[in-house]
Amino acid sequence: MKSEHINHTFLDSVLSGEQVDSYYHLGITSDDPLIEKMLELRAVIMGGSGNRINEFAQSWSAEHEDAEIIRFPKEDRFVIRYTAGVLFVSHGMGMPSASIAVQEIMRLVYFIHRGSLDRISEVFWARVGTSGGVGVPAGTIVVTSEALMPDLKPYRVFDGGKGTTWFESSFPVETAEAILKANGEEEIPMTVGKTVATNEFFLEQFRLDGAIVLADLDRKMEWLTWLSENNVRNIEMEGAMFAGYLNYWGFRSFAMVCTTMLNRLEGDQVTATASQLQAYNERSGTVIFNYLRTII
Ligand code: R2B
Ligand code: URA
Repeated sequence: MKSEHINHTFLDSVLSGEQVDSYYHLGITSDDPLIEKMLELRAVIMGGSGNRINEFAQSWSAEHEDAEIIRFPKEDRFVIRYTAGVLFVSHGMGMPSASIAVQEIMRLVYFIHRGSLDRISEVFWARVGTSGGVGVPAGTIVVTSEALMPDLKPYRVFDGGKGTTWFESSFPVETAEAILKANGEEEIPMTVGKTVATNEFFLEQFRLDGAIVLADLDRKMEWLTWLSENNVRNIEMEGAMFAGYLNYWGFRSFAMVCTTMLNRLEGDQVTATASQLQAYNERSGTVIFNYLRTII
């Protein structure tokens, strides 16, 4: 871990009991008795939708002798469940929402593991999600190698200290390879490639079907072709921040596994039927569960 990047001033004062941390958007505090039930935490699995998180937790619990499912009490921002060593967390849509979930969960992980960098670094993180494919058929699973913003530059924020802070965009190669290996028996189309994460579903993804449109067909195809030539395989809305914040603390093992709902080279609208979309969605869950079973 990169200890110099961890906010020890605040987090260690919580550990020592000088102050109680309020994980405001999660709806718990560091003195909540719930925390004692999560000491075996080994993985954090995130996804956009609360329903999906609930289903994940139920399946994981069923595989582990119906292990107790701990429900976080507040559900109006994020849905959070803990069961059998895994924290399942919804993050909403987009980096502004997901960054809140990621930061508060990082604080919680630090607290649960009493600031032990060895134990914290062993926690595996994944985002399991949906995306638009770039030159791959709908239903393909993309395991991200690197997540960039729409200008193919890494995630950055305007911060109070130095102006703009840039974050690292890469995902650990070994983890991506291990995910492919764990799914060798599955007949699921899978590829490893770069992902673009945008701050807007319509404009920053160069869609022509929004209420507001800024690009035209030539500009859209020029952008999508540029992405494709640079080995981008899908577009979504959280990955660049996710990689950036986990790299910043120096987590060793994390991944993003997204299913593609359409091929953006062929259009903008998601037109697959509800049952097709459900089948595509299930694939990313299958892929991450197959990997989780190899590590937990
Ligand atoms: C993928 O799908 C959502 C938008 O439809 C967004 O959260 C994402 O990254
Ligand atoms: N999610 C996105 O962000 N973009 C798509 O095209 C599909 C899902």
